[in-house]
Amino acid sequence: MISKKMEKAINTQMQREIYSASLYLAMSSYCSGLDLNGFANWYRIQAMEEMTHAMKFYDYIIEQSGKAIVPAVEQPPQEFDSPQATFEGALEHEKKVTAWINELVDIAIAEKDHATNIFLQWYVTEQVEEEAHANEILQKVKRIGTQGPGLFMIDQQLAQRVFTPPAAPAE
Ligand code: OFO
Repeated sequence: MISKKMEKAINTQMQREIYSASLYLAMSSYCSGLDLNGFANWYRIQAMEEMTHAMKFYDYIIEQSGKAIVPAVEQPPQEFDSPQATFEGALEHEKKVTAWINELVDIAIAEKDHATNIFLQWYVTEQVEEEAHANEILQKVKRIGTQGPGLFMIDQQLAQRVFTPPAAPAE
């Protein structure tokens, strides 16, 4: 069992993860509109990953005999200034998510909720990767530029990304 406070905080984070999925799907759609199919692929897979983040929270609440609240999701922006701007936005968004995950850990620690603290460590590690990936691509886009061959090269690279569902926890 988890406390009502912890349950509410995890439900809020589940909602934010679903928003993350919507935001990245909107970025994917924007990139498709620019015929940047590799960029679009990268964001589409990112959106799918975000839904797995949300579902992990959902499953955890249920497993802990709580009530998972399925949220209405705020509409994300549909237009962006440039492909570079999408990665600037993605990095800023991931930094916010990291701060929210850290707040959840703070609540778990304050409540001496060791199980939730351990559960949250997956997200703590994941956020290091999430920020690193967004930043790596942003730096490449900035360095190579977003015109002609440079843009084509990055687009080709981002087209390689495939969706890998997170490993199921050991029984
Ligand atoms: Fe992008 O890590 Fe979840 O939100």
